[in-house]
Amino acid sequence: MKRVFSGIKPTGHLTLGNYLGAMRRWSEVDQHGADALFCVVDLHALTVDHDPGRVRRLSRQAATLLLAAGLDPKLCTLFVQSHVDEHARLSYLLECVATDGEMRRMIQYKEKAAAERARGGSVRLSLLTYPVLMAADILAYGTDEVPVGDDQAQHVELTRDLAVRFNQRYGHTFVVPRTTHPQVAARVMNLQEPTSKMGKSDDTGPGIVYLLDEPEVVRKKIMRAVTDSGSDVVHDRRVRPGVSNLLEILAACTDADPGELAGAYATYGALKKDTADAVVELLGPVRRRHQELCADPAYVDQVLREGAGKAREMARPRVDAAYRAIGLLPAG
Ligand code: AQP
Repeated sequence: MKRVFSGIKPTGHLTLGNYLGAMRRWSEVDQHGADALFCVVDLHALTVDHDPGRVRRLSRQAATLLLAAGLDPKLCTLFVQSHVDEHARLSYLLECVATDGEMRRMIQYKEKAAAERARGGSVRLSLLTYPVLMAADILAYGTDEVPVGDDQAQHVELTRDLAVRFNQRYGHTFVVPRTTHPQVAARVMNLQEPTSKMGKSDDTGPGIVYLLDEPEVVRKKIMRAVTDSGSDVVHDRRVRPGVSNLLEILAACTDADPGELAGAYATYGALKKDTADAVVELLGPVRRRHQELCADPAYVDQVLREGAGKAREMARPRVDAAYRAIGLLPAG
């Protein structure tokens, strides 16, 4: 059975982008057809200015939301990255096969470092090395497939390069993974700035639909989405980014084709209303289940504890093998 691994970073409240680009498929497809691991990658949340209490709260919230979105601990392994030491152990070895040039070429690094500098802050070294830790997350488990949104494609490509390089230099140790993206909504855009990705740590609140937004808030945000000049409804991201984004969100929610949907609308208003209705309907069960799970924190703790135990058992043999292969003396 193929192995699937993916993760989510507790840097903010989870968004519609996270849901449509990744989480929904994890629960509807991946956990059923694969030996699947899903991880709250909390170490990655420390790569930018962070508040320790907030990271802890968001980690718990992310795990709870993943369960609310349908991840079933009987079908998959759900855990928190920092509970499994093998990720950090392997990351250092992979730093010894990665180059600083590769790291500096990463688009997310360039964007986040520029934003940090623009705020007058300094850039953490971990922001530069974060893709190596992500590679360790993936490679520790012999992962075949990494289901992610579009924005993570470059990092998975780097992971493949590191796996191939390590295998060539030190003997076959890692499976070389491939990435998978959803067909629609692989990159949900910000409703107020439709040429930028909807990112959970952005500051543009009205442009971001959070999974835990009240239905009325969701409606308001979508009805106020920036649309394009012109009034015909066309699916063309380059010329009509705002309308195309709404079409893709609606298509993802209703399992339709965005190009075909475009033909069904004469006005932006009708498109916005249907998109708002579809998103509210899609997120309703997730919000309700999240509320129920919040009343049972011991259950969430238990899932994460058992998940970490299983993940550790899966990762350790491969990470130990990598330590031996690279030339480190085994502990007696
Ligand atoms: N806007 C998006 N559209 C489609 N997929 C998205 N993902 C994120 N944003 C969108 C996918 O969600 C998964 C988890 O993402 P992550 O938490 O690891 O971090 P990210 O990719 O950096 O997402 P954010 O929300 O933009 O976080 P910040 O603002 O902290 O950088 C991934 O599969 C991702 O592709």
